[in-house]
Amino acid sequence: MFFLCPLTLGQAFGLLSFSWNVKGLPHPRDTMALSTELKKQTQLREVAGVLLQATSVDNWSQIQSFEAKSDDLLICTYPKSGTTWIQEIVDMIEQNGNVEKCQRAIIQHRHPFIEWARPPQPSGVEKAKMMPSPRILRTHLPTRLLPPSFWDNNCKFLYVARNAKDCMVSYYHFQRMNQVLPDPGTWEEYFEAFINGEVAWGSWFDHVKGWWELKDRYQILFLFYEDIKRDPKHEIQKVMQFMGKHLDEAVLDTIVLETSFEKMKENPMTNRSTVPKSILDQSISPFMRKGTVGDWKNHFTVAQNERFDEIYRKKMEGSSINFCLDL
Ligand SMILES: *[C@@H]1O[C@H](CO)[C@@H](O)[C@H](O)[C@H]1NC(C)=O
Ligand SMILES: CC(=O)N[C@H]1CO[C@H](CO)[C@@H](O)[C@@H]1O
Repeated sequence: MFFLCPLTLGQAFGLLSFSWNVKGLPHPRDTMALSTELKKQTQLREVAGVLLQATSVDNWSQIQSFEAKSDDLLICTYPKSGTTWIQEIVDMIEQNGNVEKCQRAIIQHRHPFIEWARPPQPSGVEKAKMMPSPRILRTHLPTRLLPPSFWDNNCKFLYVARNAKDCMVSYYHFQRMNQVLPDPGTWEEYFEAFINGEVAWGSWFDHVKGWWELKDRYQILFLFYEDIKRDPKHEIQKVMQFMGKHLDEAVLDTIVLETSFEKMKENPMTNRSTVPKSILDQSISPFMRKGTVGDWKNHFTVAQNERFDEIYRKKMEGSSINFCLDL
């Protein structure tokens, strides 16, 4: 049996609050159930060639029949591409730069995660249904697995892409510390798995290409992690315009400051400090690890780099997308 454990922090949730831990936290006494449940949760299963968490696949029909509304804004990312960062930016804009309002709940609970399913907690779909419009939602799904109603309703999509090399490094460290994702193995093993798309949410290449190809056909604001890093104010302004908001310079400056890596790392509403160690073990690697561009150079060997560049050329052939690998 599992119990719904309220969070120890951020109890004073506002309008959009959900008082369940997103990662599925069983009662501490129930350790047998915990290990069984964790084992189940580390399983990945395929949907149309894309690995997803088994619990999401169990609820796939519910996810696919999700009813989007025309005023939904969907934040879309491949994992480890600045999801929490863009969520905080969007929320700061939505709250007109009001820091207290952004403290109303941990970031995982502010924007329902469409494909999230962790019975007995409410699923992402259920949370979205409870949310008043206009809704801001999020997903890691590639275009071809997105619930069709998002396209049918011509929703707004905010996509953030991060260069594949830094993304791979970040995902590797994330899988080391994330106890509900499979063990990444050695860096060499992970390098192969990532290239082959044998990771949760599938191939980075397919994901990024898929969203890039649709960006002129739908209302997609396509941003790059590296651009936000280089000139946050400029990119935040783009997001603001896309959201149809008008904020003055001083508010924008506040948002730039509050969404810096240094601030977010020390912000308990964004740094995952409320997630138990049995789910995210931050003693292995912090959730907010480095937040830089170019850390791949500290991980890729010369041979791996050459091999990767060659594979990248093949897989991204014909795509006009261009990434910055160094600032
Ligand atoms: C998260 O933020 C809190 C409050 O600033 C801080 O005490 C804690 O060390 C941070 N946690 C991590 C894992 O960085
Ligand atoms: C609505 C729906 O599909 N719910 C299912 C989600 O998955 C669990 C098993 O993990 C089922 O018990 C639910 O019926």
